Amino acid sequence: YLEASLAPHWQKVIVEKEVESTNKMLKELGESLPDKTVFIASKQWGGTGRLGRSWSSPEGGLWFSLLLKPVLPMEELPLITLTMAAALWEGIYNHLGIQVKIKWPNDIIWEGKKLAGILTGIKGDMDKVDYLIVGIGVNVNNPIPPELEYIGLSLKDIVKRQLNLNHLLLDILNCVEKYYQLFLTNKREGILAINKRHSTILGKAIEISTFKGKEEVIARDIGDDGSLIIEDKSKRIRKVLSGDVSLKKW
Ligand code: BT5
Repeated sequence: YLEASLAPHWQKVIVEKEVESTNKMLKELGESLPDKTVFIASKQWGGTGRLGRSWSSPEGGLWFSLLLKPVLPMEELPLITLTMAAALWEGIYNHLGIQVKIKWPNDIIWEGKKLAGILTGIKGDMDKVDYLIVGIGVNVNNPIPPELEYIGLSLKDIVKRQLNLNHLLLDILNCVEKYYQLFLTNKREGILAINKRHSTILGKAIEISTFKGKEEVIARDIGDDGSLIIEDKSKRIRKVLSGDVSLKKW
């Protein structure tokens, strides 16, 4: 059922019961798999976030990765994460009618807690990207481990019922297809508009940590390249390409 429904846009669909990480699987197998492969697992025992952080992935959540082989310069990478964030926003909206928030660059948020995360990785090097792997994790029917309850939330807790994972996945993947096409054809306005309109940080004081350290700034805008435009303490406007953001209370 799932494969047939995904067939028009997705070249190959792989479904596994349990793997270490769907991102890791695609990184290893990517060479021999076609562009637009979807890898889904019911459960991950070594799910990962950014910077080697771990991602809790018990049964009941939606854990999948996409293998994409576009021809693309490195600078375009940050925009891929925003493309997926827009798709997640709209997929969840189409499925449940709720308007979630997007926390640049890769979090989907509900009332301050994380519903979903995106992990974009590449195989190749700075000069030549061989392929992209985009991992998406959505808390759906799964429990959130007690130590993460203060930052994480599942969709079932918002709508107070169990959801059909396949139907939600189809809605999300339809939106991924839509926004990925906008990305490929350079129609960024649609992608950026969703990310700006539903941002949880724009106009607010945030703490941003990058490889250079932590800083308190104001999030001003999202650039055409997917960067975050910030205003720093000395009122200078700067561009940040990647980083971790947390909201600051005044
Ligand atoms: C992310 O990282 O948000 C990217 C998550 C991507 C997960 C998908 S699942 C399919 C694919 N296969 C993988 O192995 N990964 C991808 P980051 O922004 O670094 O956030 C990680 C942090 O979120 C952790 O350090 C925890 O604090 C928190 N966290 C862990 N598991 C969570 C969960 N299930 N829900 C909410 N927060 C969680």
